[in-house]
Amino acid sequence: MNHLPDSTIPDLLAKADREPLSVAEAVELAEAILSSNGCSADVAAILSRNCVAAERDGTFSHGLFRIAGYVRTLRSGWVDGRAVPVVEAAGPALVRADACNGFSQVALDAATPLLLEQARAGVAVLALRNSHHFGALALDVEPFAEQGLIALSVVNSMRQVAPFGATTPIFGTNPIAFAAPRRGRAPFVFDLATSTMSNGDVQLAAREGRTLDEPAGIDRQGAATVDPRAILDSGALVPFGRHKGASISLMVEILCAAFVGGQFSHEVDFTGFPGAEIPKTGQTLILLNPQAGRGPEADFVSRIEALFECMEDAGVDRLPGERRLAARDRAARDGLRIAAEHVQAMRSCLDV
Ligand code: NDP
Ligand code: PYC
Repeated sequence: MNHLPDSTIPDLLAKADREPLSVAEAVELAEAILSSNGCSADVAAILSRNCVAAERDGTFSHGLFRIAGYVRTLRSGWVDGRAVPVVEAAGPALVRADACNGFSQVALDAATPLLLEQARAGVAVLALRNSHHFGALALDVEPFAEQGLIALSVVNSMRQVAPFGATTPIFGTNPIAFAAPRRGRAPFVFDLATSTMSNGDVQLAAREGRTLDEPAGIDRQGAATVDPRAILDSGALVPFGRHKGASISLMVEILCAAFVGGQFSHEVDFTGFPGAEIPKTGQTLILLNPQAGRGPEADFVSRIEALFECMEDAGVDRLPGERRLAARDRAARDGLRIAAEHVQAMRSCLDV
């Protein structure tokens, strides 16, 4: 599966050791690594942009740190880096997509023209199955809000969250992302795991030897713990907000497995593929045309801007998504300083 490394890779890795890379250079690096490890040109381009966008936005749990995991999973044969998704209109407001054991973002890209066409009429729903998601979900919804639509998406993953009242992991970290257009500025976006923390952040804390700020999970005996290693070592994360977050996580399982025809997180089994890390699950995306709900005379954007102003008057000092946009601006200005450990992990992706 592996080809000789692209000659640009060692140069960019050496540069990353010394100084920040521009966003474009980081995309070039990630794309070359993925292309050298079994991805088609289209897939490598989509995934590298996605992964670097997470890094750029300061979502380090799903940024360049994940490249080595992508590569290990590609090499294991669990995911098909050359899959060509199949997209079909399954109704006037329903698009069904089969990622064909490839990456979700690639299938979403293929489904986007049809989704936009349907959503202009009022609503469109994407039911995506047979897909692997290892990224930040904000990036799946934000482009639709840039086109003037409201977007809501959910993804399930692999068993790592104990339902409220249980000590065995059943749910995934099951994120939800929502985006809505704003007037003259980047869309409003929130994006959150339905667990106390994402698995990616727990892994980063474990690598850096950090104790968690609060008990985000349980150890193998079921006791609450702030030790990230205890969570990862046969323990579990827990849902945010106790039984309330657990219900939302359960909803994500239903929407991403039962609805789309995929697997529940607890059914994902890649034990036959040593090295695999990326769950094969499902995704649901709902798009709404904001004007369709209110009628043409009313202005959706004015209404939400008024709400944000009201929140600001009440003392809210920042909206969800503002840290992400500030990180994006910083990355455009200063480039991306990549942690030495992650540069080294990317270098290991050149070993054949
Ligand atoms: P965070 O807890 O860091 O943030 C969740 C949301 O809350 C963000 O929209 C964030 O905005 C907002 N927020 C945080 N602090 C504040 C505040 N003080 N006031 C207002 N809003 C705030 O995210 P998670 O750790 O839960 O998730 C991180 C990433 O992991 C996400 O991108 C998610 O999609 C991804 N993930 C992916 C999975 C997958 O299966 N692919 C599984 C689980 C997670 P801001 O970003 O601006 O800080
Ligand atoms: O960080 O929890 C996570 C995660 C699961 C799948 C992809 N990311």
